[in-house]
Amino acid sequence: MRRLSARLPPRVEQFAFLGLGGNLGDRLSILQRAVDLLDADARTRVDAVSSVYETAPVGGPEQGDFLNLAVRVATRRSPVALLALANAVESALGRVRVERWGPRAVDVDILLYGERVVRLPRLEIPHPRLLERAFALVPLVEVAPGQRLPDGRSLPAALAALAPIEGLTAVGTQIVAAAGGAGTGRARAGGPT
Ligand code: GSY
Repeated sequence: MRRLSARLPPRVEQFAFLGLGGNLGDRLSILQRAVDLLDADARTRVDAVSSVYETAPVGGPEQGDFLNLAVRVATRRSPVALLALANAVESALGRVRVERWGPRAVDVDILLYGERVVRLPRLEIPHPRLLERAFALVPLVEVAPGQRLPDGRSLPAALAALAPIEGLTAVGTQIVAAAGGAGTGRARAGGPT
């Protein structure tokens, strides 16, 4: 089987799935700005945004609750170039890597890139902790209901294996991409729902 380079741009647009979360500052506005910055990239379009969930922190020191969501992007970036975009969005929104599991303004993780497997020192896809994290898996299933994991399992089946789901509540407000991506709602953060 021919191995695809994680560094070469794809010939055609690919669907990738990102998990976003933060627990510092105005969490909702920061998530909205992160989605807008991803969508502003010339090679990437945010075309679905999940509900926003308030989630209890997993791991790390005692810290405040997170807001989490997932997006589906159509991208011409390779996995490695998509990671560079995710890191640039984190930096633009003030993420400073101080403590590994500590509080942060925003984290942008690549959860899936189609059904690709990437194993590089600084990038693993699927995200290595995806199947243990309800805060990532629950929003992901919303924007990727038919998506399969590289091993062929469906995401709803992976979610069922995680049950019971605790420490996660849907927030009423919806975030959308500037281009009007096909999220589950249409209102901007803080706007009418
Ligand atoms: O990698 C995600 C950062 N993170 C989170 C998060 O986004 N949400 C929750 N609930 N807990 C977390 N722990 C870490 S690390």
